[in-house]
Amino acid sequence: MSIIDVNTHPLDEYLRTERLPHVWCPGCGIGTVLGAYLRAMKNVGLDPKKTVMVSGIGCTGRAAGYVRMDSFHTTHGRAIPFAVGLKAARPELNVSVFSGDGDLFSIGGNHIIHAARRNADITVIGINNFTYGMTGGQLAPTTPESGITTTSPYGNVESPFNLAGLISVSGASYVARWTSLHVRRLEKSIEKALKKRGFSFVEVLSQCPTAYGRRNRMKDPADTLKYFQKYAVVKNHINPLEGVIEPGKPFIVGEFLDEPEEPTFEDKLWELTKTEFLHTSQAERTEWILEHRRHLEMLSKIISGRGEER
Ligand SMILES: Cc1ncc(C[n+]2csc(CCOP(=O)(O)OP(=O)(O)O)c2C)c(N)n1
Ligand code: SF4
Ligand SMILES: [Mg+2]
Repeated sequence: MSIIDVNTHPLDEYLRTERLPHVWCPGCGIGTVLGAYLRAMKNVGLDPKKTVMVSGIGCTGRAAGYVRMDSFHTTHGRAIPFAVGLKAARPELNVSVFSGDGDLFSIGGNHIIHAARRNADITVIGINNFTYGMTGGQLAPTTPESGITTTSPYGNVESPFNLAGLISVSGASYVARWTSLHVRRLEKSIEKALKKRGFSFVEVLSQCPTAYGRRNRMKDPADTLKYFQKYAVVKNHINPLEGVIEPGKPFIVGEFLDEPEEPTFEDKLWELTKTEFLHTSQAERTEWILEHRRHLEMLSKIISGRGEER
């Protein structure tokens, strides 16, 4: 008879267990998605010492605080530029962003489309719970038409973004959409996204019973999962524009895009730097580096208020 140790969990080595219990509500889908991400990371064999998770602000963004690796809980909407800068400076690291629909597509909307256009080599997991969960359930750019939120008490009159479709047409290398119900397929897609060189985006539709579900006849977390079970249709490599989500209608989940490898943003940057260095002498290269270091020092003094007035 095998004995099960109830005091440990197979993902403990990837979690800062000392920070538990977590902040998420009972029945929230974020933990399910984080579990899929960590299992995918384990399956792919990513070294936690060479992997970084970046998040923005929101319930989803709290994930970065629970993973046992270098992680950065950045300001609202700024996870993507932070991650792109990190990857450009330290290309040997595996850089993932784990954040919410509001953070990535509302305040951070410009950043994500341009990071996809540049094919920055980062993996983005975007949890779409149709609302701003953390701040009490306001209208998000993903709220379905007619959705009731604290800022649309009579129903939403705006068309939501089709997130996976938007990123597919922006220039990404890998795009998929699943739900918190499709756990195995989600895990496999995250594995592919982590292995892909170039911009990868996995959208995960997920339940927020507290801020969105209870205002939209899905008070019980299982109500949203039943909704996903009823309306999700698995289709791969569709025209991304077919990926719209309308309430009470079937919607598509699956792999939207899996492009052949193209040079990434970092490849192009390093190529450019290399070319510049090829035409210079060792002394000029040293001067170039010192000059950049001087600029950075001056900048950090100005930011920390110690700079000379100009
Ligand atoms: C600059 C700025 N604006 C607004 C906020 C308030 N704020 C915190 S989290 C959040 C929305 C988070 O929504 P989402 O990214 O969808 O995450 P969720 O909580 O739904 O997981 C907002 C508007 C903030 N922290 N900073
Ligand atoms: S408010 Fe919503 S998204 Fe935030 S933890 Fe609760 S259920 Fe999850
Ligand atoms: Mg949200």
